[in-house]
Amino acid sequence: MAGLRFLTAGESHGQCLTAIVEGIPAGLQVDIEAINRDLARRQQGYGRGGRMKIETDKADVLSGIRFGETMGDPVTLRVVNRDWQNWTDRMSVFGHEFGDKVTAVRPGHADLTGVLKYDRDDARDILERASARETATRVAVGGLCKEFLRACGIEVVSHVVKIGGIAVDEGRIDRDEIGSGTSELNCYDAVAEEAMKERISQAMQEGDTLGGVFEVIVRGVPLGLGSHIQWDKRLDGRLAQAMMAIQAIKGVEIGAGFQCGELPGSRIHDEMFMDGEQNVYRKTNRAGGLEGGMSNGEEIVVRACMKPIPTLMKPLHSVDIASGQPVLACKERSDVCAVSAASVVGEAMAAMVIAEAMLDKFGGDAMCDVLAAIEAYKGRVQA
Ligand code: EPS
Repeated sequence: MAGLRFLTAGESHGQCLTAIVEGIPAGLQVDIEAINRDLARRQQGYGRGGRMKIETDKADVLSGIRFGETMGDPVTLRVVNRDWQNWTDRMSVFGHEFGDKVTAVRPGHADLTGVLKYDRDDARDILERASARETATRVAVGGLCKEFLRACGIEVVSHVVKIGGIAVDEGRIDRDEIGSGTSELNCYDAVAEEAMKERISQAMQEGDTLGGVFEVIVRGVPLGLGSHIQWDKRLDGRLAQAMMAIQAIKGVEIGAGFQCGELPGSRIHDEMFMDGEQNVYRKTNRAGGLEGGMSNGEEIVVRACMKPIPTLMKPLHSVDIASGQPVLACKERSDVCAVSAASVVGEAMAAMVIAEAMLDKFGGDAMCDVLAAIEAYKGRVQA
């Protein structure tokens, strides 16, 4: 049974979103403001729609924490949907059907397959849960995992590296600035960020949407998380699954990623050297901190590619599922670009996977046991 697990519940315009997290050890001091800061970061980003002006996401803790410290119990987190006030009729739990059905299904969205699979005649029954609104709960859960990781000396940060085909220039980025939270788009190449904003404004005027790529970096990970011995214990596989399970993600790379298929081994593998204290070190990190399905002690670097949001203000051709007639897809209020929001969700997903891997390796019921196990292990492997 997994040492750390969580479930989320809730619809985009329902009363609230909820998550239950089980497996965080007792005795962890939780800074709720740090979790709320991440929730606020997820709401930011040039190109977000009108909904973000309505919401002010905050995590309410309904169980599992007492006097600011975990007790080892499941932690229940709730994020209220302020927009629910405007949807009480259309999203009523036991009331009568109200409002128009959504039948002009959107290409690229869960709408059509969802209504067929779940035998619904209103795509709202599908889109409410498929909505990326659900990622607010993941960020709350990820925030709790980050609190655990912070206590273990591990930090998770992210930055946006491409939007709508405009890429950062790595040479212009100060990697220490990543995670500082000083950029609106969570992009640390100011020149590229300006160009990205212009590109987003242009897409907005054209009734279009944009995707992009973000990078998550995990600092301070001890070597040896995950394992080479079985496919489902490989940490790179677990990270890729977690990233791919974020709404709208279509591709994941670790380290040099797809470049590995283009360059010879001599230009891909990270050479090893010995320092004066008999510690092995590398000058490069093209492996992205993962070799043989295990963390190797370097920074873990994962990139994910987000497709453009399927709700277009200048809609694509589609079919009305009620009439069977050709129509233009439905237009709902939406975002033009949410790559910077997705980068914060990426941090949360990575934090969950690394927290789970830490608990697999050093797990205990109490934080003092976990920290003692980490220290003993680090002493042995000199990590
Ligand atoms: C979303 C549509 C928009 C986004 C939403 C995801 O919401 P609404 O339909 O209320 O305008 O703003 O994202 C969020 C609400 C959020 O918190 O990120 C969709 O259809 O996926």
